[in-house]
Amino acid sequence: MYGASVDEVKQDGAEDPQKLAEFEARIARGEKIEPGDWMPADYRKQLIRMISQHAHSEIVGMLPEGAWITRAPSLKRKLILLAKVQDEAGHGQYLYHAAETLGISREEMVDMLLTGAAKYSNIFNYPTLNWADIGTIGWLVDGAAIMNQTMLARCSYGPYSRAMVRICMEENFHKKQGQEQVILLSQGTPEQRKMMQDAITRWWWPTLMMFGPHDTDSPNSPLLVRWGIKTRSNDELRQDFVNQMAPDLMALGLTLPDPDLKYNEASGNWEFGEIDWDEFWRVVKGDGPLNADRMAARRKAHEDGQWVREALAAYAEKQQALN
Ligand code: FAQ
Repeated sequence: MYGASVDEVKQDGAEDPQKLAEFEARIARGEKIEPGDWMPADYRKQLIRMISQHAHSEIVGMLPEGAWITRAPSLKRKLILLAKVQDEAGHGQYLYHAAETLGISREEMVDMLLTGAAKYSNIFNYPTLNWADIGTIGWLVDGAAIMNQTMLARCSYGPYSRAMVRICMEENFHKKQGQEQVILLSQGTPEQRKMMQDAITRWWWPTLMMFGPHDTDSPNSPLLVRWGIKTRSNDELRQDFVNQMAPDLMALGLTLPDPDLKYNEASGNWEFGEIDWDEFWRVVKGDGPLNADRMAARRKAHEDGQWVREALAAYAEKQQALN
Protein backbone atom coordinates (compact mmCIF):
# COMPACT_ATOMS: atom_id res chain seq x y z
CA MET A 1 0.00 0.00 0.00
CA TYR A 2 2.78 2.45 0.77
CA GLY A 3 5.10 1.64 -2.12
CA ALA A 4 8.43 -0.11 -2.40
CA SER A 5 10.19 1.69 0.40
CA VAL A 6 7.84 0.32 2.99
CA ASP A 7 8.01 -3.19 1.58
CA GLU A 8 11.78 -2.95 1.99
CA VAL A 9 11.47 -2.24 5.67
CA LYS A 10 9.19 -5.22 6.18
CA GLN A 11 12.26 -7.19 7.33
CA ASP A 12 12.16 -5.14 10.51
CA GLY A 13 11.20 -8.39 12.18
CA ALA A 14 7.87 -7.50 13.74
CA GLU A 15 7.56 -11.20 14.46
CA ASP A 16 10.74 -11.22 16.59
CA PRO A 17 9.19 -11.48 20.08
CA GLN A 18 12.27 -10.28 21.96
CA LYS A 19 12.74 -7.18 19.85
CA LEU A 20 9.05 -6.46 20.08
CA ALA A 21 9.11 -6.83 23.88
CA GLU A 22 12.10 -4.44 24.13
CA PHE A 23 10.37 -1.97 21.85
CA GLU A 24 7.17 -2.08 23.89
CA ALA A 25 9.13 -1.72 27.14
CA ARG A 26 10.73 1.46 25.78
CA ILE A 27 7.29 2.84 24.98
CA ALA A 28 6.01 1.86 28.43
CA ARG A 29 8.94 3.80 29.98
CA GLY A 30 7.86 6.87 27.97
CA GLU A 31 10.95 6.84 25.74
CA LYS A 32 10.69 8.29 22.25
CA ILE A 33 11.31 6.02 19.28
CA GLU A 34 13.71 7.66 16.82
CA PRO A 35 14.18 7.05 13.07
CA GLY A 36 17.20 4.71 13.29
CA ASP A 37 15.70 2.59 16.07
CA TRP A 38 14.25 -0.86 15.59
CA MET A 39 10.48 -0.75 15.19
CA PRO A 40 7.82 -3.25 14.11
CA ALA A 41 6.87 -3.00 10.45
CA ASP A 42 3.28 -2.21 11.40
CA TYR A 43 4.38 0.67 13.64
CA ARG A 44 6.25 2.17 10.70
CA LYS A 45 3.34 1.51 8.34
CA GLN A 46 0.76 3.06 10.66
CA LEU A 47 2.90 6.14 11.22
CA ILE A 48 3.49 6.63 7.50
CA ARG A 49 -0.25 6.33 6.88
CA MET A 50 -1.17 8.76 9.60
CA ILE A 51 1.59 11.35 9.20
CA SER A 52 1.30 11.48 5.41
CA GLN A 53 -2.48 11.83 5.60
CA HIS A 54 -1.99 14.55 8.18
CA ALA A 55 0.46 16.34 5.83
CA HIS A 56 -2.02 16.07 2.95
CA SER A 57 -4.73 17.55 5.19
CA GLU A 58 -2.58 20.60 5.92
CA ILE A 59 -1.87 21.12 2.22
CA VAL A 60 -5.45 20.57 0.99
CA GLY A 61 -6.57 22.59 4.02
CA MET A 62 -5.02 25.70 2.48
CA LEU A 63 -7.66 25.71 -0.26
CA PRO A 64 -10.89 26.62 1.59
CA GLU A 65 -9.26 29.56 3.36
CA GLY A 66 -7.01 30.52 0.46
CA ALA A 67 -10.16 31.25 -1.52
CA TRP A 68 -10.86 34.19 0.83
CA ILE A 69 -7.47 35.92 0.80
CA THR A 70 -8.52 38.29 -2.00
CA ARG A 71 -11.90 38.88 -0.37
CA ALA A 72 -10.86 39.53 3.24
CA PRO A 73 -12.77 42.60 4.50
CA SER A 74 -9.70 44.62 5.63
CA LEU A 75 -5.93 44.72 5.22
CA LYS A 76 -5.51 43.44 8.79
CA ARG A 77 -7.75 40.42 8.11
CA LYS A 78 -5.96 39.76 4.84
CA LEU A 79 -2.57 39.72 6.57
CA ILE A 80 -3.80 37.40 9.30
CA LEU A 81 -5.34 35.03 6.77
CA LEU A 82 -2.25 35.07 4.54
CA ALA A 83 -0.06 34.21 7.53
CA LYS A 84 -2.41 31.40 8.56
CA VAL A 85 -2.49 29.82 5.11
CA GLN A 86 1.31 30.04 4.91
CA ASP A 87 1.54 28.36 8.33
CA GLU A 88 -0.55 25.45 7.03
CA ALA A 89 1.90 25.02 4.13
CA GLY A 90 4.73 24.94 6.69
CA HIS A 91 2.90 22.30 8.73
CA GLY A 92 2.57 20.17 5.61
CA GLN A 93 6.33 20.49 5.07
CA TYR A 94 7.27 19.47 8.64
CA LEU A 95 4.94 16.53 8.41
CA TYR A 96 6.21 15.30 5.03
CA HIS A 97 9.72 15.50 6.52
CA ALA A 98 8.63 13.55 9.60
CA ALA A 99 7.15 10.83 7.36
CA GLU A 100 10.32 10.75 5.23
CA THR A 101 12.29 9.69 8.33
CA LEU A 102 10.32 6.43 8.13
CA GLY A 103 11.56 5.52 4.66
CA ILE A 104 8.97 6.87 2.26
CA SER A 105 9.75 9.59 -0.27
CA ARG A 106 7.92 12.86 -0.76
CA GLU A 107 7.17 11.81 -4.35
CA GLU A 108 5.49 8.59 -3.22
CA MET A 109 3.34 10.46 -0.71
CA VAL A 110 2.27 13.17 -3.16
CA ASP A 111 1.54 10.52 -5.76
CA MET A 112 -0.72 8.71 -3.28
CA LEU A 113 -2.65 11.92 -2.62
CA LEU A 114 -3.04 12.76 -6.31
CA THR A 115 -4.11 9.25 -7.31
CA GLY A 116 -6.64 9.08 -4.48
CA ALA A 117 -4.79 6.26 -2.68
CA ALA A 118 -4.28 8.40 0.45
CA LYS A 119 -6.93 10.14 2.47
CA TYR A 120 -7.01 13.66 3.91
CA SER A 121 -9.34 15.19 6.48
CA ASN A 122 -13.04 15.13 5.57
CA ILE A 123 -13.44 18.75 6.65
CA PHE A 124 -11.63 20.30 3.70
CA ASN A 125 -14.19 19.03 1.21
CA TYR A 126 -16.79 21.55 2.37
CA PRO A 127 -17.14 24.99 0.75
CA THR A 128 -16.37 28.34 2.40
CA LEU A 129 -19.47 30.28 1.38
CA ASN A 130 -19.15 33.49 3.39
CA TRP A 131 -16.59 35.42 5.43
CA ALA A 132 -17.92 34.01 8.72
CA ASP A 133 -16.72 30.59 7.54
CA ILE A 134 -13.14 31.81 7.98
CA GLY A 135 -13.62 32.62 11.67
CA THR A 136 -15.45 29.31 12.08
CA ILE A 137 -12.60 27.33 10.54
CA GLY A 138 -10.15 29.09 12.86
CA TRP A 139 -12.08 28.45 16.05
CA LEU A 140 -13.79 25.13 15.35
CA VAL A 141 -11.57 23.34 12.81
CA ASP A 142 -8.25 24.47 14.28
CA GLY A 143 -9.75 23.88 17.73
CA ALA A 144 -10.58 20.28 16.82
CA ALA A 145 -7.16 19.82 15.21
CA ILE A 146 -5.43 21.12 18.37
CA MET A 147 -7.46 18.79 20.58
CA ASN A 148 -6.18 15.84 18.55
CA GLN A 149 -2.65 17.16 18.02
CA THR A 150 -2.04 17.95 21.69
CA MET A 151 -2.46 14.23 22.21
CA LEU A 152 -0.13 13.47 19.27
CA ALA A 153 2.53 15.80 20.73
CA ARG A 154 2.91 13.09 23.40
CA CYS A 155 3.08 10.23 20.89
CA SER A 156 5.86 7.67 20.98
CA TYR A 157 7.52 8.60 17.68
CA GLY A 158 10.04 11.42 18.28
CA PRO A 159 9.90 13.30 14.95
CA TYR A 160 6.07 13.34 14.87
CA SER A 161 5.80 14.31 18.51
CA ARG A 162 8.26 17.22 18.10
CA ALA A 163 6.56 18.44 14.91
CA MET A 164 3.27 18.45 16.81
CA VAL A 165 4.63 20.67 19.60
CA ARG A 166 5.56 23.40 17.13
CA ILE A 167 2.45 22.97 14.99
CA CYS A 168 0.18 23.22 18.04
CA MET A 169 1.74 26.56 19.01
CA GLU A 170 0.91 27.98 15.59
CA GLU A 171 -2.55 26.38 15.54
CA ASN A 172 -3.27 28.09 18.86
CA PHE A 173 -2.77 31.46 17.22
CA HIS A 174 -5.09 30.31 14.41
CA LYS A 175 -7.71 29.29 16.91
CA LYS A 176 -7.54 32.60 18.78
CA GLN A 177 -7.93 34.72 15.66
CA GLY A 178 -10.91 32.56 14.67
CA GLN A 179 -12.48 32.90 18.09
CA GLU A 180 -12.06 36.68 17.98
CA GLN A 181 -13.80 36.83 14.60
CA VAL A 182 -16.69 34.63 15.72
CA ILE A 183 -17.18 36.77 18.84
CA LEU A 184 -17.11 39.99 16.77
CA LEU A 185 -19.54 38.77 14.12
CA SER A 186 -21.92 37.17 16.60
CA GLN A 187 -22.20 40.56 18.34
CA GLY A 188 -22.36 42.56 15.11
CA THR A 189 -25.21 43.76 12.89
CA PRO A 190 -28.25 41.50 12.36
CA GLU A 191 -26.79 40.56 8.96
CA GLN A 192 -23.43 39.63 10.48
CA ARG A 193 -25.13 37.58 13.19
CA LYS A 194 -27.15 35.75 10.54
CA MET A 195 -24.00 35.06 8.53
CA MET A 196 -22.26 33.76 11.68
CA GLN A 197 -25.15 31.47 12.57
CA ASP A 198 -25.24 30.09 9.03
CA ALA A 199 -21.53 29.26 9.19
CA ILE A 200 -21.82 27.51 12.57
CA THR A 201 -24.84 25.53 11.36
CA ARG A 202 -22.95 24.24 8.33
CA TRP A 203 -19.59 23.50 10.01
CA TRP A 204 -20.66 21.98 13.35
CA TRP A 205 -21.29 18.40 12.25
CA PRO A 206 -18.40 18.10 9.75
CA THR A 207 -16.08 19.35 12.54
CA LEU A 208 -17.29 16.61 14.89
CA MET A 209 -16.57 14.11 12.10
CA MET A 210 -12.90 15.18 12.06
CA PHE A 211 -12.24 12.96 15.10
CA GLY A 212 -12.96 9.86 13.01
CA PRO A 213 -15.42 6.98 13.44
CA HIS A 214 -16.65 5.73 16.81
CA ASP A 215 -14.00 3.79 18.75
CA THR A 216 -15.87 0.57 18.03
CA ASP A 217 -15.63 1.26 14.26
CA SER A 218 -12.00 2.44 14.22
CA PRO A 219 -9.85 -0.37 12.80
CA ASN A 220 -6.54 1.43 13.30
CA SER A 221 -7.02 2.42 16.94
CA PRO A 222 -6.00 -0.83 18.67
CA LEU A 223 -2.46 -0.81 17.22
CA LEU A 224 -2.12 2.97 17.55
CA VAL A 225 -3.07 2.81 21.22
CA ARG A 226 -0.92 -0.24 21.91
CA TRP A 227 2.16 1.55 20.58
CA GLY A 228 1.55 4.93 22.16
CA ILE A 229 0.73 6.78 18.95
CA LYS A 230 -2.80 7.56 20.09
CA THR A 231 -3.15 8.04 23.83
CA ARG A 232 -6.82 9.12 23.72
CA SER A 233 -9.59 7.64 21.63
CA ASN A 234 -11.60 9.25 18.80
CA ASP A 235 -14.75 9.40 20.95
CA GLU A 236 -12.95 10.76 24.03
CA LEU A 237 -11.44 13.64 22.07
CA ARG A 238 -14.75 14.37 20.33
CA GLN A 239 -16.50 14.53 23.71
CA ASP A 240 -13.84 16.90 25.09
CA PHE A 241 -14.31 19.12 22.06
CA VAL A 242 -18.10 19.30 22.47
CA ASN A 243 -17.69 19.97 26.22
CA GLN A 244 -15.37 22.86 25.44
CA MET A 245 -17.12 24.39 22.43
CA ALA A 246 -20.85 23.96 23.01
CA PRO A 247 -21.14 26.26 26.06
CA ASP A 248 -18.84 28.89 24.54
CA LEU A 249 -20.79 29.06 21.27
CA MET A 250 -24.15 29.11 23.03
CA ALA A 251 -22.95 31.90 25.33
CA LEU A 252 -22.58 34.02 22.18
CA GLY A 253 -26.25 33.44 21.34
CA LEU A 254 -25.42 30.94 18.60
CA THR A 255 -27.57 27.86 18.11
CA LEU A 256 -25.97 24.49 17.46
CA PRO A 257 -27.81 22.34 14.90
CA ASP A 258 -28.38 19.43 17.28
CA PRO A 259 -31.74 19.02 19.07
CA ASP A 260 -30.22 16.30 21.27
CA LEU A 261 -27.49 18.52 22.68
CA LYS A 262 -27.88 18.83 26.45
CA TYR A 263 -25.74 19.04 29.56
CA ASN A 264 -25.68 15.97 31.75
CA GLU A 265 -25.12 17.08 35.36
CA ALA A 266 -24.19 13.59 36.52
CA SER A 267 -21.43 12.93 33.98
CA GLY A 268 -20.38 16.56 33.49
CA ASN A 269 -20.57 15.99 29.72
CA TRP A 270 -22.55 17.66 26.98
CA GLU A 271 -24.55 14.86 25.37
CA PHE A 272 -24.98 15.17 21.63
CA GLY A 273 -26.87 13.47 18.79
CA GLU A 274 -25.61 10.85 16.37
CA ILE A 275 -23.31 11.92 13.55
CA ASP A 276 -24.50 11.20 10.02
CA TRP A 277 -21.96 8.47 9.33
CA ASP A 278 -23.23 7.95 5.78
CA GLU A 279 -22.22 11.52 5.03
CA PHE A 280 -18.85 10.99 6.75
CA TRP A 281 -17.97 7.91 4.67
CA ARG A 282 -19.29 9.49 1.45
CA VAL A 283 -16.95 12.46 1.96
CA VAL A 284 -13.99 10.30 3.07
CA LYS A 285 -14.41 8.04 0.04
CA GLY A 286 -14.29 10.97 -2.38
CA ASP A 287 -17.91 11.94 -2.93
CA GLY A 288 -18.20 15.05 -0.75
CA PRO A 289 -19.30 18.50 -1.93
CA LEU A 290 -15.84 19.56 -3.14
CA ASN A 291 -13.60 16.45 -3.28
CA ALA A 292 -13.27 16.65 -7.08
CA ASP A 293 -12.46 20.39 -6.98
CA ARG A 294 -9.89 19.97 -4.23
CA MET A 295 -8.09 17.22 -6.12
CA ALA A 296 -8.22 19.18 -9.39
CA ALA A 297 -6.66 22.18 -7.60
CA ARG A 298 -3.88 20.03 -6.11
CA ARG A 299 -3.15 18.36 -9.47
CA LYS A 300 -2.92 21.75 -11.16
CA ALA A 301 -0.61 23.09 -8.43
CA HIS A 302 1.57 19.99 -8.82
CA GLU A 303 1.75 20.37 -12.61
CA ASP A 304 2.44 24.11 -12.33
CA GLY A 305 5.31 23.32 -9.96
CA GLN A 306 6.98 20.87 -12.34
CA TRP A 307 9.47 23.48 -13.62
CA VAL A 308 10.53 24.31 -10.05
CA ARG A 309 11.28 20.66 -9.31
CA GLU A 310 13.21 20.37 -12.57
CA ALA A 311 15.18 23.55 -11.84
CA LEU A 312 16.06 22.32 -8.34
CA ALA A 313 17.18 18.93 -9.67
CA ALA A 314 19.32 20.58 -12.36
CA TYR A 315 20.88 22.91 -9.77
CA ALA A 316 21.63 20.01 -7.41
CA GLU A 317 23.23 18.06 -10.26
CA LYS A 318 25.40 21.03 -11.19
CA GLN A 319 26.48 21.57 -7.58
CA GLN A 320 27.41 17.88 -7.31
CA ALA A 321 29.49 18.08 -10.47
CA LEU A 322 31.35 21.10 -9.05
CA ASN A 323 32.19 19.33 -5.77
N1 FAQ B 1 -11.17 12.43 7.50
O1 FAQ B 1 -9.33 3.71 12.17
P1 FAQ B 1 -9.68 5.16 12.13
C1 FAQ B 1 -5.99 20.37 10.38
C2 FAQ B 1 -10.26 7.42 8.01
S1 FAQ B 1 -5.23 18.86 10.35
C3 FAQ B 1 -10.80 11.53 6.56
O2 FAQ B 1 -10.30 5.76 13.34
P2 FAQ B 1 -7.26 6.57 12.69
C4 FAQ B 1 -5.12 21.58 10.34
C5 FAQ B 1 -8.93 6.88 8.50
O3 FAQ B 1 -7.84 7.49 7.80
C6 FAQ B 1 -6.56 17.68 10.35
N2 FAQ B 1 -10.58 10.23 6.84
O4 FAQ B 1 -8.38 6.00 11.72
C7 FAQ B 1 -5.78 22.66 9.59
C8 FAQ B 1 -9.08 5.41 8.25
O5 FAQ B 1 -8.81 5.10 6.88
P3 FAQ B 1 -7.39 4.43 6.42
C9 FAQ B 1 -6.03 16.34 10.11
C10 FAQ B 1 -10.74 9.84 8.12
O6 FAQ B 1 -6.10 6.94 11.87
C11 FAQ B 1 -6.77 23.42 10.19
C12 FAQ B 1 -10.57 5.17 8.45
O7 FAQ B 1 -11.20 6.44 8.35
N3 FAQ B 1 -5.44 15.80 11.32
O8 FAQ B 1 -7.16 20.37 10.42
C13 FAQ B 1 -11.10 10.73 9.12
O9 FAQ B 1 -7.09 5.66 13.85
C14 FAQ B 1 -7.37 24.45 9.46
C15 FAQ B 1 -10.87 4.53 9.80
O10 FAQ B 1 -10.61 5.46 10.87
C16 FAQ B 1 -4.77 14.62 11.30
O11 FAQ B 1 -4.64 14.00 10.28
C17 FAQ B 1 -11.32 12.07 8.78
N4 FAQ B 1 -11.69 12.99 9.69
O12 FAQ B 1 -7.93 7.91 13.30
C18 FAQ B 1 -5.37 22.94 8.28
C19 FAQ B 1 -4.21 14.18 12.63
N5 FAQ B 1 -11.18 10.05 10.29
O13 FAQ B 1 -6.32 5.47 6.63
C20 FAQ B 1 -6.00 23.96 7.56
C21 FAQ B 1 -3.54 12.85 12.54
C22 FAQ B 1 -10.86 8.77 10.01
O14 FAQ B 1 -7.18 3.21 7.29
C23 FAQ B 1 -6.99 24.73 8.17
N6 FAQ B 1 -4.49 11.76 12.34
N7 FAQ B 1 -10.61 8.65 8.70
O15 FAQ B 1 -7.59 4.11 4.97
C24 FAQ B 1 -5.22 11.21 13.32
O16 FAQ B 1 -5.17 11.60 14.48
C25 FAQ B 1 -6.06 10.01 12.98
O17 FAQ B 1 -5.61 9.52 11.73
C26 FAQ B 1 -7.59 10.27 12.92
C27 FAQ B 1 -8.29 8.98 12.45
C28 FAQ B 1 -8.11 10.63 14.31
C29 FAQ B 1 -7.91 11.39 11.93
